[in-house]
Amino acid sequence: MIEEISTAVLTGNIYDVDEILRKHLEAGQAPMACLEAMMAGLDETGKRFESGQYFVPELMMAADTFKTGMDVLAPHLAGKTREYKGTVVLGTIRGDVHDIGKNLVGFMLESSGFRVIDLGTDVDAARFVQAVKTNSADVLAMSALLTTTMLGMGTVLKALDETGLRARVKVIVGGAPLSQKFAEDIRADAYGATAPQALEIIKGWLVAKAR
Ligand code: B1M
Repeated sequence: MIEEISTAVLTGNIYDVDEILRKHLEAGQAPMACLEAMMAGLDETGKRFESGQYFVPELMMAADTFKTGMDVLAPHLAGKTREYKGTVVLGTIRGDVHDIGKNLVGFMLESSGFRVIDLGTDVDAARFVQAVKTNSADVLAMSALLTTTMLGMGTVLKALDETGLRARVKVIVGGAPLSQKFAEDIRADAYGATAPQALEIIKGWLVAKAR
C-alpha cells in the first residue's frame, strides 16, 4: 500500500523510510508515484501544523524524512543526459529556509540537462545578482514558502534592473503562497505552480533561444 510512504513522512519515520521505499520500488511501484506519496505526506503534515495538531519539531522530522527518501528515489528519477542546455541560478529567498520544493525544481532541471547553480536558502538580492553575473545565467529561479519572504523577490528584480542584468536573464518564481498575479506584479517572466511546470517553462525559453 503506497499510503505507507505518505505515513512514513507524516510520522517522521526517518529510520524506516529508505527501506519502505526500496520495498515499493522492488515491487514495481513507479518512482514518480513514490515521490507523489511523499509529497502527500508532507502536505498533510502542513495541514496538521496549521490546525495546531503538529508543532515545529514534527515539521522538521517530516522534512528530514522526505529528504532521506529523496536519496533513495533520486537515482530512479534521474534522466540520462549530461550535455548542458543552459545555466539556471536557483535559490530560496532571504529569510526563508524551506528548500524541499526548490530542491525538486533543481533536481528536475539537472536531470533534464541544465546546469544548476543552487545557492541554497536564505539568499539575498546581492547574492542572486552576483551569481547571475558570474555564471552568465540564462535563468534565475527563485522559491519562497512564506507570505512574508515572498515579498523579497521584488527586491531581487529591482536589483537586476539596477545592475543592467534584467534584459539578459529570464526570471521564474514559485512556491506555495505565490500566484500568477504576484509574478506579474513583481515583473517576473513566469510563475511555476509546480516543479514539473517550472521545468517545462524553462525548457521552452532555452529551446527557443537555441534556435
Ligand atoms: Co514551514 N511553513 N515554517 N517549515 N512548512 C509552511 C510553508 C506553512 C504553509 C505551514 C502551515 O502553516 N500550514 C507555513 C507558512 C504560512 C505562511 O507563510 N502563510 C509555515 C511556517 C509558518 C513556518 C515557520 C514560520 C514555523 C515557525 O517557526 N513557527 C518556520 C519558518 C522558517 C523560515 O523559513 N524562516 C517554518 C519552518 C519549517 C521547517 C524548517 C520545520 C520545514 C522546512 C524544512 C525544509 O524545507 N528543509 C517546514 C515545512 C516542512 C513546511 C511544510 C509542512 C511543507 C513545505 C514543503 O516542503 N512542501 C509547509 C506546509 C505545506 O506546504 N503544506 C510549511 C513540499 C514541497 C514539495 O512543496 O515547497 O510548496 P513546495 O513546492 C511545490 C510548489 O510550491 C512548487 O513546486 C513544488 C511542487 O512541485 N515550487 C516551485 C516551489 N518552489 C518553486 C520554484 C519554482 C517553481 C515551482 O520556480 C522557481
